[in-house]
Amino acid sequence: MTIIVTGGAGFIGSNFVFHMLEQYPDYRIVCVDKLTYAGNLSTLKTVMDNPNFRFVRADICDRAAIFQLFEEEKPDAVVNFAAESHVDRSIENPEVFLTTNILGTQVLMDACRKYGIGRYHQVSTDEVYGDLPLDRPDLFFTEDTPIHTSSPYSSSKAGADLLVLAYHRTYGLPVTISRCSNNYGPYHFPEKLIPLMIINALADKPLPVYGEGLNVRDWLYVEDHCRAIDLILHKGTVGEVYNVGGHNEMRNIDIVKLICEKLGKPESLITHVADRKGHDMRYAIDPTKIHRELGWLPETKFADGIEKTVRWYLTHRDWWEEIISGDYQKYYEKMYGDREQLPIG
Ligand code: NAD
Ligand code: TDX
Repeated sequence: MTIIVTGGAGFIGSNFVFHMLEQYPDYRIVCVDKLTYAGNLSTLKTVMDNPNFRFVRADICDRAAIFQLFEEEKPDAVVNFAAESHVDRSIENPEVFLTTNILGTQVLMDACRKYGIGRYHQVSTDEVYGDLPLDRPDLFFTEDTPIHTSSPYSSSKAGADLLVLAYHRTYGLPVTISRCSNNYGPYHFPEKLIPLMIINALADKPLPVYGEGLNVRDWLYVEDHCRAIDLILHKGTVGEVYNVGGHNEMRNIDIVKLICEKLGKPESLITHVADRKGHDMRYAIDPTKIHRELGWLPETKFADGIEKTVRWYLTHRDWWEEIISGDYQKYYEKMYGDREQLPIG
Protein backbone atom coordinates (compact mmCIF):
# COMPACT_ATOMS: atom_id res chain seq x y z
CA MET A 1 0.00 0.00 0.00
CA THR A 2 1.44 3.38 -1.05
CA ILE A 3 -0.14 6.50 0.43
CA ILE A 4 0.60 10.03 -0.71
CA VAL A 5 0.33 12.40 2.25
CA THR A 6 0.31 16.06 1.21
CA GLY A 7 1.29 18.77 3.70
CA GLY A 8 3.21 16.18 5.74
CA ALA A 9 5.84 18.71 6.85
CA GLY A 10 3.17 20.73 8.68
CA PHE A 11 1.60 20.24 12.09
CA ILE A 12 -1.10 17.57 11.65
CA GLY A 13 0.36 16.03 8.48
CA SER A 14 3.69 15.26 10.20
CA ASN A 15 1.92 13.70 13.17
CA PHE A 16 -0.08 11.60 10.67
CA VAL A 17 3.12 10.48 8.89
CA PHE A 18 4.59 9.34 12.24
CA HIS A 19 1.34 7.57 13.14
CA MET A 20 1.12 5.68 9.83
CA LEU A 21 4.78 4.61 9.74
CA GLU A 22 4.41 3.25 13.26
CA GLN A 23 1.02 1.54 12.75
CA TYR A 24 1.71 0.05 9.31
CA PRO A 25 5.36 -0.99 8.93
CA ASP A 26 4.62 -2.41 5.46
CA TYR A 27 3.08 0.77 4.02
CA ARG A 28 5.01 3.22 1.86
CA ILE A 29 4.34 6.84 2.84
CA VAL A 30 5.19 9.51 0.26
CA CYS A 31 5.05 13.01 1.69
CA VAL A 32 4.49 15.88 -0.75
CA ASP A 33 5.03 19.34 0.65
CA LYS A 34 5.84 22.73 -0.83
CA LEU A 35 7.63 23.76 2.39
CA THR A 36 5.86 27.09 2.75
CA TYR A 37 6.59 29.13 5.88
CA ALA A 38 4.48 26.51 7.75
CA GLY A 39 6.36 23.44 6.53
CA ASN A 40 9.57 22.29 8.18
CA LEU A 41 11.89 19.54 7.06
CA SER A 42 13.40 19.41 10.55
CA THR A 43 10.01 18.14 11.73
CA LEU A 44 10.48 15.02 9.59
CA LYS A 45 14.14 14.37 10.43
CA THR A 46 13.39 11.22 12.49
CA VAL A 47 11.74 9.50 9.48
CA MET A 48 13.88 10.80 6.60
CA ASP A 49 16.04 7.65 6.61
CA ASN A 50 13.11 5.25 6.96
CA PRO A 51 13.10 3.08 3.79
CA ASN A 52 9.28 3.20 3.75
CA PHE A 53 9.28 7.00 3.60
CA ARG A 54 9.91 9.39 0.73
CA PHE A 55 9.84 13.17 0.85
CA VAL A 56 9.09 15.15 -2.32
CA ARG A 57 9.16 18.93 -2.37
CA ALA A 58 6.32 20.00 -4.66
CA ASP A 59 3.39 22.37 -4.86
CA ILE A 60 0.03 20.58 -5.07
CA CYS A 61 -0.99 23.24 -7.62
CA ASP A 62 1.86 22.16 -9.93
CA ARG A 63 -0.04 19.80 -12.23
CA ALA A 64 3.04 18.51 -14.06
CA ALA A 65 4.92 17.70 -10.84
CA ILE A 66 1.90 16.02 -9.23
CA PHE A 67 1.07 13.94 -12.31
CA GLN A 68 4.73 12.91 -12.61
CA LEU A 69 4.70 11.77 -8.99
CA PHE A 70 1.53 9.72 -9.51
CA GLU A 71 3.14 8.17 -12.59
CA GLU A 72 6.14 7.14 -10.46
CA GLU A 73 4.39 6.03 -7.30
CA LYS A 74 1.00 4.70 -8.51
CA PRO A 75 -0.46 5.45 -5.07
CA ASP A 76 -3.32 3.44 -3.57
CA ALA A 77 -4.56 6.39 -1.52
CA VAL A 78 -4.09 10.13 -1.06
CA VAL A 79 -4.61 12.05 2.18
CA ASN A 80 -4.67 15.79 1.55
CA PHE A 81 -3.48 17.93 4.48
CA ALA A 82 -1.73 20.53 2.31
CA ALA A 83 -3.34 23.91 2.85
CA GLU A 84 -2.88 27.46 3.90
CA SER A 85 -4.27 27.05 7.40
CA HIS A 86 -4.15 30.29 9.39
CA VAL A 87 -7.34 32.37 9.57
CA ASP A 88 -5.51 35.65 10.36
CA ARG A 89 -3.29 35.29 7.28
CA SER A 90 -6.36 34.61 5.14
CA ILE A 91 -7.83 37.92 6.27
CA GLU A 92 -4.63 39.72 5.17
CA ASN A 93 -4.17 37.86 1.88
CA PRO A 94 -6.99 35.57 0.71
CA GLU A 95 -5.63 34.73 -2.74
CA VAL A 96 -3.09 32.05 -1.87
CA PHE A 97 -5.80 30.33 0.24
CA LEU A 98 -8.05 29.97 -2.80
CA THR A 99 -5.16 28.81 -4.96
CA THR A 100 -3.75 26.15 -2.68
CA ASN A 101 -6.87 25.04 -0.86
CA ILE A 102 -9.22 24.83 -3.85
CA LEU A 103 -7.13 24.58 -7.03
CA GLY A 104 -4.51 22.38 -5.34
CA THR A 105 -7.27 20.00 -4.27
CA GLN A 106 -8.53 19.92 -7.85
CA VAL A 107 -5.10 19.03 -9.22
CA LEU A 108 -4.77 16.15 -6.75
CA MET A 109 -8.21 14.80 -7.64
CA ASP A 110 -7.51 15.12 -11.38
CA ALA A 111 -4.37 13.04 -10.85
CA CYS A 112 -6.46 10.50 -8.91
CA ARG A 113 -8.90 10.31 -11.81
CA LYS A 114 -6.17 9.84 -14.39
CA TYR A 115 -4.11 7.24 -12.55
CA GLY A 116 -6.93 5.56 -10.57
CA ILE A 117 -7.04 5.51 -6.81
CA GLY A 118 -8.47 3.37 -4.00
CA ARG A 119 -9.27 6.35 -1.82
CA TYR A 120 -8.90 10.14 -1.74
CA HIS A 121 -9.28 11.64 1.75
CA GLN A 122 -9.78 15.37 2.22
CA VAL A 123 -8.76 16.80 5.59
CA SER A 124 -11.28 19.55 6.23
CA THR A 125 -12.32 21.59 9.24
CA ASP A 126 -15.29 22.37 11.47
CA GLU A 127 -14.88 26.01 10.39
CA VAL A 128 -16.87 25.24 7.22
CA TYR A 129 -20.01 25.24 9.40
CA GLY A 130 -19.42 28.84 10.54
CA ASP A 131 -19.99 29.43 14.24
CA LEU A 132 -22.52 28.80 17.00
CA PRO A 133 -23.86 31.37 19.48
CA LEU A 134 -22.44 31.36 23.02
CA ASP A 135 -25.91 31.30 24.58
CA ARG A 136 -26.98 28.03 22.92
CA PRO A 137 -24.76 25.34 24.51
CA ASP A 138 -27.29 22.76 23.29
CA LEU A 139 -26.25 23.31 19.63
CA PHE A 140 -23.47 21.31 17.92
CA PHE A 141 -22.20 20.91 14.37
CA THR A 142 -23.43 17.68 12.76
CA GLU A 143 -22.54 16.53 9.25
CA ASP A 144 -25.92 17.96 8.15
CA THR A 145 -25.27 21.47 9.49
CA PRO A 146 -25.31 23.84 6.50
CA ILE A 147 -22.01 25.21 5.20
CA HIS A 148 -21.91 28.83 6.38
CA THR A 149 -18.37 30.18 6.36
CA SER A 150 -16.93 33.34 7.93
CA SER A 151 -13.33 33.80 6.77
CA PRO A 152 -11.51 33.49 3.45
CA TYR A 153 -9.77 30.45 5.01
CA SER A 154 -12.97 28.62 5.91
CA SER A 155 -14.55 29.59 2.59
CA SER A 156 -11.63 28.09 0.71
CA LYS A 157 -11.89 24.88 2.74
CA ALA A 158 -15.64 24.74 2.10
CA GLY A 159 -15.04 25.29 -1.63
CA ALA A 160 -12.64 22.36 -1.63
CA ASP A 161 -15.14 20.15 0.24
CA LEU A 162 -17.84 20.89 -2.32
CA LEU A 163 -15.45 20.12 -5.16
CA VAL A 164 -14.46 16.82 -3.52
CA LEU A 165 -18.11 15.79 -3.22
CA ALA A 166 -18.73 16.90 -6.82
CA TYR A 167 -15.84 14.71 -8.06
CA HIS A 168 -17.45 11.79 -6.23
CA ARG A 169 -20.89 12.35 -7.72
CA THR A 170 -19.78 13.33 -11.22
CA TYR A 171 -16.76 11.07 -11.79
CA GLY A 172 -17.27 8.41 -9.11
CA LEU A 173 -14.02 9.31 -7.35
CA PRO A 174 -13.85 7.30 -4.08
CA VAL A 175 -13.60 10.18 -1.62
CA THR A 176 -14.10 10.75 2.10
CA ILE A 177 -13.95 14.01 4.08
CA SER A 178 -13.19 14.62 7.77
CA ARG A 179 -14.13 17.89 9.50
CA CYS A 180 -12.19 18.21 12.71
CA SER A 181 -12.19 20.76 15.51
CA ASN A 182 -9.09 22.65 16.74
CA ASN A 183 -6.03 20.44 17.17
CA TYR A 184 -3.15 20.94 19.59
CA GLY A 185 0.07 19.02 20.30
CA PRO A 186 3.69 18.70 19.10
CA TYR A 187 4.92 20.58 16.00
CA HIS A 188 2.04 23.09 16.11
CA PHE A 189 3.25 26.20 14.26
CA PRO A 190 3.81 29.12 16.71
CA GLU A 191 1.38 31.50 14.96
CA LYS A 192 -1.55 29.51 16.43
CA LEU A 193 -3.08 30.22 19.84
CA ILE A 194 -1.62 27.50 22.09
CA PRO A 195 2.01 27.45 20.88
CA LEU A 196 2.06 31.24 20.52
CA MET A 197 1.00 31.67 24.14
CA ILE A 198 3.48 29.06 25.42
CA ILE A 199 6.39 30.63 23.54
CA ASN A 200 5.49 34.23 24.46
CA ALA A 201 4.96 33.30 28.12
CA LEU A 202 8.37 31.59 28.24
CA ALA A 203 9.91 34.88 27.06
CA ASP A 204 7.75 36.96 29.48
CA LYS A 205 6.21 38.67 26.44
CA PRO A 206 2.61 39.97 26.31
CA LEU A 207 -0.03 37.31 25.62
CA PRO A 208 -2.32 38.88 22.96
CA VAL A 209 -5.89 37.69 23.55
CA TYR A 210 -8.32 38.84 20.86
CA GLY A 211 -11.20 40.84 22.38
CA GLU A 212 -12.43 39.55 25.71
CA GLY A 213 -11.21 36.02 25.00
CA LEU A 214 -14.69 34.55 25.41
CA ASN A 215 -14.64 32.73 22.05
CA VAL A 216 -14.93 28.98 22.46
CA ARG A 217 -12.93 26.33 20.60
CA ASP A 218 -13.34 22.53 20.85
CA TRP A 219 -9.78 21.21 21.38
CA LEU A 220 -8.59 17.75 20.29
CA TYR A 221 -5.13 16.25 20.80
CA VAL A 222 -3.52 15.80 17.37
CA GLU A 223 -2.93 12.03 17.76
CA ASP A 224 -6.67 11.51 18.22
CA HIS A 225 -7.28 13.32 14.92
CA CYS A 226 -4.66 11.14 13.19
CA ARG A 227 -6.34 7.95 14.49
CA ALA A 228 -9.68 9.22 13.20
CA ILE A 229 -8.28 9.81 9.69
CA ASP A 230 -6.61 6.37 9.74
CA LEU A 231 -10.00 4.77 10.58
CA ILE A 232 -11.89 6.74 7.92
CA LEU A 233 -9.25 5.84 5.33
CA HIS A 234 -9.53 2.12 6.07
CA LYS A 235 -13.17 1.71 7.12
CA GLY A 236 -15.08 4.87 6.19
CA THR A 237 -17.81 4.83 3.57
CA VAL A 238 -17.01 6.43 0.22
CA GLY A 239 -18.84 9.73 -0.40
CA GLU A 240 -19.31 10.39 3.32
CA VAL A 241 -18.33 13.26 5.60
CA TYR A 242 -17.24 12.54 9.21
CA ASN A 243 -17.06 15.15 11.97
CA VAL A 244 -14.19 14.66 14.43
CA GLY A 245 -14.11 16.22 17.89
CA GLY A 246 -14.02 15.27 21.55
CA HIS A 247 -16.55 17.52 23.31
CA ASN A 248 -13.80 19.60 24.85
CA GLU A 249 -14.97 23.21 24.61
CA MET A 250 -12.88 25.91 26.23
CA ARG A 251 -12.82 29.71 26.18
CA ASN A 252 -9.62 31.25 24.83
CA ILE A 253 -9.03 33.24 28.00
CA ASP A 254 -9.20 30.06 30.11
CA ILE A 255 -6.66 28.33 27.85
CA VAL A 256 -4.25 31.27 28.19
CA LYS A 257 -4.67 31.39 31.99
CA LEU A 258 -4.02 27.64 32.16
CA ILE A 259 -0.81 28.06 30.16
CA CYS A 260 0.31 30.83 32.57
CA GLU A 261 -0.37 28.48 35.48
CA LYS A 262 1.52 25.57 33.91
CA LEU A 263 4.56 27.75 33.22
CA GLY A 264 4.43 29.61 36.55
CA LYS A 265 3.94 32.94 34.73
CA PRO A 266 1.73 35.83 35.96
CA GLU A 267 -1.66 36.46 34.33
CA SER A 268 -0.61 40.11 34.13
CA LEU A 269 1.14 39.10 30.86
CA ILE A 270 -2.33 38.77 29.28
CA THR A 271 -3.05 41.71 27.00
CA HIS A 272 -6.45 42.10 25.40
CA VAL A 273 -6.03 43.33 21.83
CA ALA A 274 -8.28 44.30 18.92
CA ASP A 275 -10.47 41.41 17.87
CA ARG A 276 -10.02 39.28 14.73
CA LYS A 277 -12.32 40.52 11.93
CA GLY A 278 -15.38 38.27 11.55
CA HIS A 279 -14.23 36.26 14.60
CA ASP A 280 -16.22 33.02 15.00
CA MET A 281 -17.71 32.76 18.51
CA ARG A 282 -18.01 29.06 19.19
CA TYR A 283 -17.13 25.78 17.50
CA ALA A 284 -18.55 22.53 18.87
CA ILE A 285 -18.53 19.18 17.08
CA ASP A 286 -21.07 16.40 17.44
CA PRO A 287 -18.90 13.29 16.81
CA THR A 288 -21.78 10.78 17.06
CA LYS A 289 -21.43 9.52 13.48
CA ILE A 290 -17.74 8.58 13.62
CA HIS A 291 -18.27 6.98 17.03
CA ARG A 292 -21.33 5.00 15.95
CA GLU A 293 -20.09 3.92 12.52
CA LEU A 294 -16.34 3.53 13.07
CA GLY A 295 -16.02 3.19 16.87
CA TRP A 296 -13.76 6.25 17.18
CA LEU A 297 -13.40 7.99 20.53
CA PRO A 298 -10.72 10.44 21.66
CA GLU A 299 -8.12 8.87 23.96
CA THR A 300 -6.26 11.89 25.33
CA LYS A 301 -7.98 13.98 27.98
CA PHE A 302 -7.32 17.72 27.69
CA ALA A 303 -5.57 17.85 31.10
CA ASP A 304 -3.05 15.24 29.89
CA GLY A 305 -2.76 16.60 26.35
CA ILE A 306 -1.98 20.16 27.41
CA GLU A 307 0.54 18.90 29.97
CA LYS A 308 2.30 16.84 27.24
CA THR A 309 2.15 19.78 24.83
CA VAL A 310 3.65 22.30 27.25
CA ARG A 311 6.39 19.79 28.10
CA TRP A 312 7.06 19.20 24.39
CA TYR A 313 7.62 22.94 23.78
CA LEU A 314 9.91 23.07 26.82
CA THR A 315 12.00 20.18 25.53
CA HIS A 316 12.01 21.14 21.81
CA ARG A 317 13.27 24.69 21.97
CA ASP A 318 15.58 24.13 19.00
CA TRP A 319 12.55 23.33 16.78
CA TRP A 320 10.62 26.51 17.52
CA GLU A 321 13.55 28.86 18.15
CA GLU A 322 14.69 28.27 14.58
CA ILE A 323 11.19 29.07 13.30
CA ILE A 324 10.68 32.26 15.27
CA SER A 325 14.12 33.57 14.38
CA GLY A 326 13.25 34.01 10.69
CA ASP A 327 10.35 35.57 8.78
CA TYR A 328 8.12 34.85 11.75
CA GLN A 329 9.41 38.05 13.40
CA LYS A 330 8.16 40.12 10.46
CA TYR A 331 4.80 38.36 10.58
CA TYR A 332 4.53 38.93 14.33
CA GLU A 333 5.38 42.61 14.04
CA LYS A 334 2.83 43.09 11.24
CA MET A 335 0.06 41.22 13.05
CA TYR A 336 0.61 42.43 16.60
CA GLY A 337 3.00 45.42 16.44
CA ASP A 338 0.43 48.21 16.05
CA ARG A 339 -2.57 46.28 17.26
CA GLU A 340 -4.84 48.32 19.50
CA GLN A 341 -4.79 47.29 23.17
CA LEU A 342 -8.19 47.04 24.83
CA PRO A 343 -8.89 48.21 28.40
CA ILE A 344 -10.16 44.81 29.58
CA GLY A 345 -9.09 42.82 32.63
P1 NAD B 1 -0.01 23.68 8.74
O1 NAD B 1 -0.15 25.08 8.24
O2 NAD B 1 0.76 23.41 9.98
O3 NAD B 1 0.64 22.77 7.59
C1 NAD B 1 0.30 22.90 6.24
C2 NAD B 1 1.36 22.18 5.41
O4 NAD B 1 0.96 22.25 4.04
C3 NAD B 1 2.75 22.82 5.50
O5 NAD B 1 3.74 21.84 5.66
C4 NAD B 1 2.90 23.53 4.17
O6 NAD B 1 4.24 23.64 3.73
C5 NAD B 1 2.08 22.64 3.25
N1 NAD B 1 1.56 23.35 2.07
C6 NAD B 1 0.96 24.56 2.03
N2 NAD B 1 0.67 24.90 0.77
C7 NAD B 1 1.09 23.86 -0.01
C8 NAD B 1 1.06 23.61 -1.41
N3 NAD B 1 0.54 24.50 -2.27
N4 NAD B 1 1.56 22.44 -1.88
C9 NAD B 1 2.11 21.54 -1.01
N5 NAD B 1 2.18 21.73 0.32
C10 NAD B 1 1.67 22.89 0.81
O7 NAD B 1 -1.50 23.15 8.84
P2 NAD B 1 -2.15 22.10 9.86
O8 NAD B 1 -2.62 22.83 11.06
O9 NAD B 1 -1.26 20.93 10.00
O10 NAD B 1 -3.45 21.69 9.04
C11 NAD B 1 -3.39 20.60 8.11
C12 NAD B 1 -4.77 20.42 7.49
O11 NAD B 1 -5.73 20.18 8.50
C13 NAD B 1 -5.26 21.66 6.74
O12 NAD B 1 -5.93 21.23 5.57
C14 NAD B 1 -6.23 22.33 7.70
O13 NAD B 1 -7.23 23.02 7.00
C15 NAD B 1 -6.81 21.11 8.42
N6 NAD B 1 -7.28 21.33 9.79
C16 NAD B 1 -6.47 21.91 10.74
C17 NAD B 1 -6.91 22.04 12.06
C18 NAD B 1 -6.04 22.64 13.13
O14 NAD B 1 -6.51 22.84 14.27
N7 NAD B 1 -4.77 22.94 12.88
C19 NAD B 1 -8.19 21.58 12.40
C20 NAD B 1 -8.99 21.00 11.41
C21 NAD B 1 -8.52 20.87 10.12
O1 TDX C 1 -2.85 35.63 19.11
C1 TDX C 1 -3.96 35.06 19.13
N1 TDX C 1 -4.90 35.46 20.04
C2 TDX C 1 -6.14 34.93 20.11
O2 TDX C 1 -6.96 35.33 20.96
C3 TDX C 1 -4.31 33.99 18.23
C4 TDX C 1 -3.32 33.50 17.20
C5 TDX C 1 -5.57 33.45 18.32
N2 TDX C 1 -6.47 33.91 19.22
C6 TDX C 1 -7.82 33.31 19.26
C7 TDX C 1 -8.54 33.24 17.93
C8 TDX C 1 -9.38 31.99 18.06
O3 TDX C 1 -10.60 32.29 18.71
O4 TDX C 1 -7.65 31.95 19.65
C9 TDX C 1 -8.56 31.08 18.97
C10 TDX C 1 -7.76 30.04 18.21
O5 TDX C 1 -7.09 30.71 17.17
P1 TDX C 1 -6.15 29.92 16.11
O6 TDX C 1 -5.13 29.15 16.86
O7 TDX C 1 -5.72 30.91 15.09
O8 TDX C 1 -7.18 28.85 15.53
P2 TDX C 1 -8.60 28.98 14.78
O9 TDX C 1 -8.77 30.31 14.16
O10 TDX C 1 -9.65 28.51 15.74
O11 TDX C 1 -8.40 27.90 13.59
C11 TDX C 1 -7.77 26.62 13.86
O12 TDX C 1 -8.73 25.60 13.99
C12 TDX C 1 -9.43 25.20 12.84
C13 TDX C 1 -6.78 26.27 12.77
O13 TDX C 1 -5.81 27.30 12.63
C14 TDX C 1 -7.48 26.00 11.46
O14 TDX C 1 -6.54 25.58 10.47
C15 TDX C 1 -8.50 24.89 11.68
O15 TDX C 1 -9.25 24.66 10.53
